[in-house]
Amino acid sequence: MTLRVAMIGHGFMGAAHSVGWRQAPAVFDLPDSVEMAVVVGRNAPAAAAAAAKWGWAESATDWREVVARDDIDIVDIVTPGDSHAEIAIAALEAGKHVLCEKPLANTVEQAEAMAEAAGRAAARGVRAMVGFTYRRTPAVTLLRDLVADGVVGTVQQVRAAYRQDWLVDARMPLAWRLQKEHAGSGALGDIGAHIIDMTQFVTGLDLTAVSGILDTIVKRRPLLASGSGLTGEAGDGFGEVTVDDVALFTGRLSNGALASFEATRFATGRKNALTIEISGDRGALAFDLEDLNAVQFYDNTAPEGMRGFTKILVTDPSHPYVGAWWPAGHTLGYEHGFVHQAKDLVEGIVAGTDPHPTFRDGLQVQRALAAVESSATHNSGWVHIDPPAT
Ligand code: SOE
Repeated sequence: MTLRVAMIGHGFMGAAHSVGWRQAPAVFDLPDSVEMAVVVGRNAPAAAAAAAKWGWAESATDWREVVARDDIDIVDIVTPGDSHAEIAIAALEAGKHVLCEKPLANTVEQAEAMAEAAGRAAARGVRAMVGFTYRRTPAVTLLRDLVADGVVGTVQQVRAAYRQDWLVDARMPLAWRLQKEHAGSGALGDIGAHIIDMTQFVTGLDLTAVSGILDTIVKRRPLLASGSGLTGEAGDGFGEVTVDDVALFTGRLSNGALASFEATRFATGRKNALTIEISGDRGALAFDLEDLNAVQFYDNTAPEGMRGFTKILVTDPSHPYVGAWWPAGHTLGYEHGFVHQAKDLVEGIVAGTDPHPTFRDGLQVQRALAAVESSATHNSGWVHIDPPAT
């Protein structure tokens, strides 16, 4: 069978997802074939250009028409967060499998409605997945496997940070990521969501409470004249930044362990620096996106005098996803997570199981984001997070 994909949106994430859809069938032996059927954008020439550049068969301007088409099987949503819920719910109700970019939504209410729609759709064999793509960076999947195998023993503490610096320049214009009505939140939802998800994924533990502060360092920015997303030209006039630039928070995990988080777009010199370190009684594991083909392991059970962080290269064919690529030692990059994501979704569709992260996983992250925002806004310290429904 052939699964025909419609991608809604064509910004930075559209480019990354296109690489995923194009490469997954070329690299992995997928149980079904994939057709990049149509890319959707409001601006017809821009959508047509994206289709031609990235290899989509056609382009369209109305997502509703595309979602209703009989010849579409998968709807891939790479739009800003304010349209995720409407598109995802419509697609699931039309019987389409859905891949939705992170964070799942802009509010907990939207995420709940999406998770409920995914639950109803699952009963009809329709799958839904959230694009927390870093889960599928081989080293991150390996971290999860090693923690589950007990390599660090009991998880006692987690440190996670996601640092970027693209807003340090006060002339950077007011793009949608800086507007609450479009993005939901700022650094918190855009990149803090990744480290919340990664912490829960890698440790297998849920965040049960958080306490945080948020800050907006540059409060007014030039209006956007052209472009969108992470790049754009400033025009005349100024507008108010309505989201956070920096989010700092602590968290309590379901086994009682503590976690600390930093999500910032003001880490001068840090372009896309995601780090996580998991400390346990038997050892520690660390990952750094700037060195993404490796994990660091400290074996606390090694003989005294022989202990130290060891760099494990995650480039062996036995490592997650790696065997399908190049011979041992030949490295992978940022885009490979998108290929692995497309592969796992196709396999989940054919197997009839929801690939992780599910919309329920996305909802849990959304609850954590809302709890950080509530703690910061009301200066109220620890805010409890409802556990996932069983
Ligand atoms: C911008 O901060 C961004 O593109 C995020 O939205 C992505 O999720 C992350 O992968 C890279 O940075």
